[in-house]
Amino acid sequence: MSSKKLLTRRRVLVAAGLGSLGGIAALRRPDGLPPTYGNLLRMGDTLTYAVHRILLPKNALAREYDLSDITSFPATGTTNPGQTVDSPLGEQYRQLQHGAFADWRLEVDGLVSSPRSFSLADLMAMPTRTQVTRHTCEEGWTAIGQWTGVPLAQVLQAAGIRETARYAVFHSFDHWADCIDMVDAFHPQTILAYGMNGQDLPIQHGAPVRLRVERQIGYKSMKYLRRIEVTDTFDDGGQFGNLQNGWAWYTGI
Ligand SMILES: Nc1nc2c(c(=O)[nH]1)N[C@H]1C(S)=C(S)[C@@H](COP(=O)(O)O)O[C@H]1N2
Ligand SMILES: [Mo]
Repeated sequence: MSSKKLLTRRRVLVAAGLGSLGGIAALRRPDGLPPTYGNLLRMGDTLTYAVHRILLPKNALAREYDLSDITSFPATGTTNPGQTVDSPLGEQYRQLQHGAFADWRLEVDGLVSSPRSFSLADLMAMPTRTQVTRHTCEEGWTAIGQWTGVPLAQVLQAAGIRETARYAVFHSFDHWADCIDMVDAFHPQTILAYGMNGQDLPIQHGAPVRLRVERQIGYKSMKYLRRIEVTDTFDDGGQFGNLQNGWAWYTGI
């Protein structure tokens, strides 16, 4: 390919990238619904996450580190729902943990054409992504760890996410509820992680599966997942939501 042709191609890619950037900027506005929204989602429906990476500007990715950068990693918040959550969900978690999570299922429902549940084996059989990233906690500490999991986009597409979808709402065994929008849901680094530093995800870090949302602050990366609900309306999670605890909904880093 001649360098002139290459340049033209690059210009097209840059234009596409800027287009997506415009969409992202609009999406961060708390008011109103951006017109680009549906288009971005349709893109996600038909393209693989690898293509997303090319279309989205490179700087939209959170920084990734080398294995040698991995640090010790404190566990915060809930560190074992089976011991501290005094509710049927806590009891359920205790039993699932007892059975090495063989009976654990991730429910995916709401605005999907085929609501279904995924076992750990189902998720592990899907395309994987491994990333070494820095976790930033609102309490003021950071830590670097390696995460392995399935891109959330893959799971949403496997359930047949509908074009009207706007949010993915996450529910955990310790009664957390929180959501992210479709830009973050389809971001290549947004994964459902079942591995940490080359091992199964430990209990204290959210076993069997936790969310990693690398472009936002730590509390968005929900541990102990049990259900993902796809919605077209924003829900702050009521008494279980982060907003009720005085935390911001969008905390980009
Ligand atoms: N379900 C659930 N998810 C959670 C939390 C929690 O208490 N429960 N704590 C959050 C906060 S404040 C941080 S900093 C990280 C901590 O993850 P770690 O325990 O693996 O360090 O998980 C986030 N996700
Ligand atoms: Mo945190």
